[in-house]
Amino acid sequence: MRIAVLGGDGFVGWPTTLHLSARGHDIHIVDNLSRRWIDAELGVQSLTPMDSIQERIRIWKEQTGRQLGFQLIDIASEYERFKIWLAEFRPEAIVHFAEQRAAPYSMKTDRHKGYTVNNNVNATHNVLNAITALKLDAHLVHLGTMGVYGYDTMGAAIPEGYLKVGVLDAEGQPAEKEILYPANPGSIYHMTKCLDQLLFQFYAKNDKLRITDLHQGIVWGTNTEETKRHPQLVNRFDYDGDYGTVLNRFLVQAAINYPLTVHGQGGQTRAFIHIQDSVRCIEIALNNPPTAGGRVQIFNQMTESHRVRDLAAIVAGMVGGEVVHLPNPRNEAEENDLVVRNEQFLRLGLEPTTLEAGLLAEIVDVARRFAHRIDRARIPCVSGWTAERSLLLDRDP
Ligand code: NAD
Ligand code: USQ
Repeated sequence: MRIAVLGGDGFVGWPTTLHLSARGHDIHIVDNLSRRWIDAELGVQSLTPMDSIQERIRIWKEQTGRQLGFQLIDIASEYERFKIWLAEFRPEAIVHFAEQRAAPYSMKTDRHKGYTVNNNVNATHNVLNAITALKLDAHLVHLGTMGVYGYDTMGAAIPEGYLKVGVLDAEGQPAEKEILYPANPGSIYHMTKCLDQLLFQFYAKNDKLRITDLHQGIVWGTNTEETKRHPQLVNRFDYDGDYGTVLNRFLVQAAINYPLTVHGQGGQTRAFIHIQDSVRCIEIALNNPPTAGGRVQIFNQMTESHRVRDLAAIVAGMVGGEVVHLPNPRNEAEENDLVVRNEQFLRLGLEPTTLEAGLLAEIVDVARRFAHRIDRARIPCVSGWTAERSLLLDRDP
């Protein structure tokens, strides 16, 4: 397949690009490198040393003989350039990662909120708009989030995107209807993913676009089979207070004897998936497109659910280390249960990587290996969910 990977320079996008290229697909990356600029803004860097995208592509060609394309385009603000490029490349599938993905960054200040909404909503709408205008018969696979559901599931399992509800029909008789699961975002970032869902519903209905939305849990780990092929193909790894996600942060913290930073009582339960499984799921989704004129296909892309304090205990138990309970900078429930249905990917052949199988290797092979690159001052989560905190941050970059 000819596949455009939007956001292919990022944490999930880069290993996905290599995974698909290794399987013989013709891959072109579109990225505006905004994530690298945000590193500069925040004064942080990936734990792993990342080369430029051009250098990464050169090494991949050297290792495999396979060519990757790269276009420097901001898909949110350069609609015409993006459309012209799409008209030339005419992909059969488009994988869309190109959004600002950190909840804490999206809550930092009013500027960061505005940036996240403008970037993410325009990016998604421009993709849909261009596919429609060009009459491209391309399957769009979007990386969404488990966070669109909210995490308060009232004891019920979260279905894959749609909820069956009881209604009364015109005669007042009980009937069943399927609706999109009610959106319940916990940050401006998560809110943009909820807005994306409505854009998908409209374009699937009105323009018969073929769309798969992957509601992904928190991705952990660093490398995949392909990124391990050469040191310069290594994936990025974020550990800072804005972009570092909870399990990867705990791994880094454990590796350098930094107390594991549990927010509040650590009663938040979240869904997780290893990066290797994430790229496999995307491949499975690409191989199983929905039919045109059908509904948006939604998969829950996660393999395990864990409570934050339990994760901290597992990691601390492996290498020793202290766990601290910090005031929670977020506006979220102290405790929640989370049961998620994920039968579709399992049925299509996903064999999940378990925490036990991967955690220790991550600590030894990645976190300890690059420990000299860790800036301890960048570990605390400083972005808060209240305007007061944001104002303070504005004055103190
Ligand atoms: P990332 O920030 O590492 O990668 C996103 C990439 O998109 C970056 O390379 C960035 O430069 C690019 N980008 C952003 N805006 C763009 C624009 N307007 N035009 C062109 N390129 C643009 O993020 P990630 O962790 O790889 O996440 C990828 C997707 O998966 C995101 O949409 C995110 O919401 C979703 N997701 C991630 C996780 C996770 O734990 N990392 C979990 C669930 C869902
Ligand atoms: N947390 C801690 N200590 C830390 C960091 C986080 O206790 O040091 C807690 C948070 O308070 C939160 C939970 O861990 O309760 C998860 O936080 P996170 O930063 O790992 O994940 P989140 O902000 O939800 O965002 C990440 C990705 C996002 C993706 C989402 C999937 O950055 O792109 O959409 O995971 S999900 O969480 O399933 O919605």
